[in-house]
Amino acid sequence: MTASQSAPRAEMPPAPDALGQVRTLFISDVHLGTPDCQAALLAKLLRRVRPERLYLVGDIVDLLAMRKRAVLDKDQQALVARVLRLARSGCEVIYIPGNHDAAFRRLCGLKLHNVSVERRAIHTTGSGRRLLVSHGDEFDTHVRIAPWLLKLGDGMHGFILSLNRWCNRARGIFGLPYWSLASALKRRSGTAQRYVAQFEEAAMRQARLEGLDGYVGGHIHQAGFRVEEGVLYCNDGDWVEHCTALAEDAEGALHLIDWQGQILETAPRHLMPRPAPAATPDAVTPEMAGA
Ligand SMILES: [Mn+2]
Repeated sequence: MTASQSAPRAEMPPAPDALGQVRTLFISDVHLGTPDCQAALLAKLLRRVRPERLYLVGDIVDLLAMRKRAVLDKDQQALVARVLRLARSGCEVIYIPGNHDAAFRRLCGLKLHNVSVERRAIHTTGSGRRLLVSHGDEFDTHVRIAPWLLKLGDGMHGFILSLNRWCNRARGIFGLPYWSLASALKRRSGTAQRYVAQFEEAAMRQARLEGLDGYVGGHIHQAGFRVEEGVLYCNDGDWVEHCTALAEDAEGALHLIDWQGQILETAPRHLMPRPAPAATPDAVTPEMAGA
């Protein structure tokens, strides 16, 4: 077998539907400082997809994990260098600390060169949609699941991730592609799915309350879109298990992309009109409907 035949997929030219220059890129839950951080894959994405503006939407550096062991491996250091290089070359970087890098919240309001640290942001898309951007841990209190269960989930998550690591090391030896054990388990758990649904609803409620068109966040490591009552919910995923980001193209459309910049899913372009505040003649009011 020649070297070119055995070349990994990463060296192949990007597919025609992969994104290149984008207006905005949203990334969260990188968890730098942990062995599960997929820094090399994220660095590959940043070589391929060039954003004008980059939102780092929380849990970028896992300061909680680094309390035990403060080490960034080579790939992780290279990723930090790449992000700083991006900022120096004119990309506007907005760092929104999450619950694993909450200590950085003390730096909110600070702006160093092209990097600003903010608690949350309002992003206006190219098509004029206004989106609330936050990590999302603030919605944990809206989730009606016992706090001890959330805590246990966090511990369990760490355990499952280490199983995941071993499982994929073994799969790698046999030439099998990456497969997420953790997300397979989560898809089968009713409690996990209930948590995700309640989280999404709380985020959309907040965006609606602030008169915005939608929400962008991370935190729950479950990427995807949802639209309810004209409010768009976007989750950019994570760089521990799924390796996805949210990208806004030049026209203002939002896409979920993988580490190669390939589009996995596109957000609904036309949101349903929000219910009008004043009743129209043929509108059914809650009283009329007997609610
Ligand atoms: Mn988080």
